[in-house]
Amino acid sequence: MRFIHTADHHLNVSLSHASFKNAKAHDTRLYELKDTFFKILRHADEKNVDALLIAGDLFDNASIKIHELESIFERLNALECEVFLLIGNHDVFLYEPPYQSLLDAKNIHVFSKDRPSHDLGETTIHGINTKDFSPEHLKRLNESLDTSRQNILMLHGDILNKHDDHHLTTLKMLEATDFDYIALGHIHKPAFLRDHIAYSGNPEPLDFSESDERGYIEGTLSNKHLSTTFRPVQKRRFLTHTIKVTEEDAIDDLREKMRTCAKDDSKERDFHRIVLKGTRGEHIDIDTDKLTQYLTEDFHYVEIRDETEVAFDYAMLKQSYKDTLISVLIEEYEAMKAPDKEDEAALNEALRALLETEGSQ
Ligand SMILES: [Mn+2]
Repeated sequence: MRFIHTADHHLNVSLSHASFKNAKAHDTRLYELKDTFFKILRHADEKNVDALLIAGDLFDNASIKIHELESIFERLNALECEVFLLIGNHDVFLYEPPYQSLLDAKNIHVFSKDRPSHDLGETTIHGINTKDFSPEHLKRLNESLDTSRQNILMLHGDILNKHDDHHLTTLKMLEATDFDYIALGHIHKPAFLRDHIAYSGNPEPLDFSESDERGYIEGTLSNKHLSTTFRPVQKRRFLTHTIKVTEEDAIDDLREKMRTCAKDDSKERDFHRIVLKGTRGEHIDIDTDKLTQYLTEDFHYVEIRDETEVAFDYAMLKQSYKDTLISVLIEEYEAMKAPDKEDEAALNEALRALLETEGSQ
């Protein structure tokens, strides 16, 4: 049996990152989240999979319009394959009565305490919604397995960090069960925790903290033998570039470094953040608004973070802070035989700290 495992689409999420601060950019990105979801549905048909496993958080919150939900469920219902829909911590509103009729569609299967399992050929697909999860429930389900069949389990929650609000159980506990594949949702970064236990991740990233490649997991389970492949599917990535600035860099050098920090096709497609680090010359004025304006022509989205620090004029500082720790430190540094970059950085860090206290007095 062939399957696609996906999760965490958060289709109607409210995006908070600055890259979506205007309504148009925000709406466009939400369309993109949906388009990528629809692309996965198309792949399910093209690849003739038997099951589409959606491991929770397909929707972000109850603000989604009912007609919008209806059109999404119509698409699910039109698929050639069977759909197994787990309810995560975000789309828990699907339990409410107005949504029940949507879940009743003939090829869409949901899970409940009374009905945790569905048979599909030689495979049984089990699921425990986030709200219903308890270790005892999982234990009972595992004990009831017919191990002559292939068994897939769907869960939505954290199994790595016990401080997560939606921590379910441990990886060790999952490993001790008899499921042939465990399709997880909740963690947005795709991860195979074991060959047969995986988070598919969200297929379209939401901000710069989600920089890894995004996609879904395609798998085959036959005679209890599992094979899986991660399929990248995202439209755009969030990429962060760190540019090292030195005192020798003129503003035109920096402009050039920023403009060429990524390949042309990525510049046109992805979200880019450029972080400037290091020491800039005294006379260099980094106007991030102006530079962003300049780069915007080449980039789909770009933002600049200036984390540079200005180089110190030691002679001037010695003059102004005569007979203080500041001048003593500079003199000690100048008396060194062969100071290296690290010595200089240490001095500058100390000076910065001292000047900050000076300023606050
Ligand atoms: Mn979640």
